[in-house]
Amino acid sequence: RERLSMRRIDWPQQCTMIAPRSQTTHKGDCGHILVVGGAPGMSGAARLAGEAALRSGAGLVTVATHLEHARWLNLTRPELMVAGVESPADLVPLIERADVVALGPGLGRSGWGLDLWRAIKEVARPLVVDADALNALASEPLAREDWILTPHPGEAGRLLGMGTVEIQADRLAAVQALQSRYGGIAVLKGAGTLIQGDPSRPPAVCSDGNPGMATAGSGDVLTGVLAALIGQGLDLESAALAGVCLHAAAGDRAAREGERGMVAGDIVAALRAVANRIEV
Ligand code: NPW
Ligand code: AMP
Ligand code: MG
Repeated sequence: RERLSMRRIDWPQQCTMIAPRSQTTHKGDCGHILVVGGAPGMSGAARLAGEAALRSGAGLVTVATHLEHARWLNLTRPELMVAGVESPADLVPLIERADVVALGPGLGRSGWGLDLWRAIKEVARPLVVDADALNALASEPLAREDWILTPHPGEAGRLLGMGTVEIQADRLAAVQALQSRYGGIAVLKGAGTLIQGDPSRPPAVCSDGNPGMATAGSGDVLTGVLAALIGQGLDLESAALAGVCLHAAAGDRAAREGERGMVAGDIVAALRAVANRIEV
């Protein structure tokens, strides 16, 4: 019965949730996104999330990342602001200025990343929680309403104390369990991404996207997309529904040149045309 009531969603249907930009809008209206991530060796993940936020219409994006590479991170993407973060105290002024925080891309599992997770997990800002921040959440469980969690099946398994195979065997049950245990909006990624928000409504499934998206950094791009839509005023559930569809449609546009060999940056590059409904 539950399976029959699942909602099918796609970008042509969901794009109506995003209002056209008004003539008088300014960057302060379009959301200041703070991306927190990028432990040594994984600066690219934080940068991809930041670039994806810009290409999805965010007004301002700051990437808070490890001091080791902070000064290099925006060399070819000067539109990003970058802050080197040594300890949680460095985050305080950055969080104050942000409308939404995207936490996790390349955060790593060391003390540096765990300290940043602990500093952010209860702040009064909507959160998009991904990647290693989900691994931190699995070890320090917490529920809140104003966050979107975006696990892939491996991360979902850690969050629910199961194996990846079990998650994949009943993805619908998994996304519902994630939402009920952790609150907010649960997005279970992978072919046929599932979204469960308010548990009184049926989950949604987006069947767009393609195997070319099974490549390093694809999920980090989704994190930036979701944060950008929240920054532009969508409520969290609408941002999750529309953002998953936008990301998948951008993946499909990128795959026109072939699935094999696609890289996450190709999805970022496709976001703008899709977000503006120029061509889906
Ligand atoms: P298995 O092996 O099948 O049990 P991890 P990560 C499973 C950063 N990155 N269907 C699968 O498990 C991220 O942001 C940095 C089924 C797989 O082995 C993170 O911070 C990049 N199973 C960090 O790296 C680019 C699936 O999960 C395991 C599945 C670690 O993230 C890359 C992998 O999960 C990366 O984004 C599916 N669809 N998807 C950079 N350029 O800086 C995943 N699994 O161990 O959490 O590792 O996802 O690579
Ligand atoms: P991550 O594993 O965190 O990098 O996330 C991968 C992203 O690519 C998620 O948004 C997945 O839904 C998407 N993705 C990966 N493989 C596929 C596939 N075979 N079909 C559709 N989407 C996919
Ligand atoms: Mg990921």
